[in-house]
Amino acid sequence: MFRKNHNQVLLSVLLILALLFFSVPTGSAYANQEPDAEYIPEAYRLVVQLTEGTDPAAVAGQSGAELLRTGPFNYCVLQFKHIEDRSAVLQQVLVQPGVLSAEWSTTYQVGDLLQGENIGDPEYKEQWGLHRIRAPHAWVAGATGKGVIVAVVDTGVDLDHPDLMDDSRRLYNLVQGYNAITQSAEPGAEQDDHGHGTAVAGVIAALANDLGIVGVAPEAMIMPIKAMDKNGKGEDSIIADGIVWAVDHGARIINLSIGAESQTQVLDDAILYAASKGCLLVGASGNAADYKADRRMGSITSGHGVAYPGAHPEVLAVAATDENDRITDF
Ligand SMILES: [Ca+2]
Repeated sequence: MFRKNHNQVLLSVLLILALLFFSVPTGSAYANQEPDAEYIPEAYRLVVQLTEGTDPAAVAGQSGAELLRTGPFNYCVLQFKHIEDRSAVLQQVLVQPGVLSAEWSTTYQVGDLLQGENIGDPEYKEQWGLHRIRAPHAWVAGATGKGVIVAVVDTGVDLDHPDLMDDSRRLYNLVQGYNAITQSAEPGAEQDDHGHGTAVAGVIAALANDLGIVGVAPEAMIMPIKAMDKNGKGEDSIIADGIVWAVDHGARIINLSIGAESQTQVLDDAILYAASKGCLLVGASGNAADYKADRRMGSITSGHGVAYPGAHPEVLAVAATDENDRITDF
């Protein structure tokens, strides 16, 4: 005959006390039930809500399922490896005592955000600048330029460029633009006859379309503003005209990859108008340390090395570096 000695009795009491302690409800919304199954991707899963105190393992057993997990609010997930009739299984579970609801599990997916790994554009790998500024991180965070119109005040844009207007995939990143030289908004008036504006537009918003390059903001819309001629030159009054047209037609960002040493009143007025309407103006710094901006307007410090209009206080000046992080000459 087996007799417990005093130590065994003491140990038993302590174990019972410990079990009592750990079985006290904690007030959490989570059920305290260990699952007994491995997740099988191709299996069927039923999300079942039970009444308080109902044993999920028992419900799983009576349903011919495995208990995959338990969760808050007395929800549990039953996993079925094989099912012939989903609605019959559902009904069979629903009629069990203690079952409040049951619903087949639904799989959700994150939005179709651009990630570096899923970019198929052939020249993307060579676009070291995108990686240097960690553009894919911005895309994943949702900053793809979607819903933003960027006016490119430049030589115009190639209106048929497949990296901006991709008919085969029905992807289009151009909106109606303006030719500030001829003061025309007729379709085609803003066609590029130089190439610079098209290149700038591509850097900003080339489509992620398995073709060519990818822009920094591949879902932004480009508004081509032709203010510079076929030689890449344009006068202040024309550039100002283009800026004002862009502001009045919905541009939120105005890109000015142009520069000179002189500050002029008409261009200042256009910049201030755009800024007053909430536009972000971005200009080239020019990277020439010997730029000596004109001080007539009193807003630019002479000899600071930033070209105008990038040097204007309302314009975000952007410099350029090369692949080795050295300053470039443009
Ligand atoms: Ca592309």
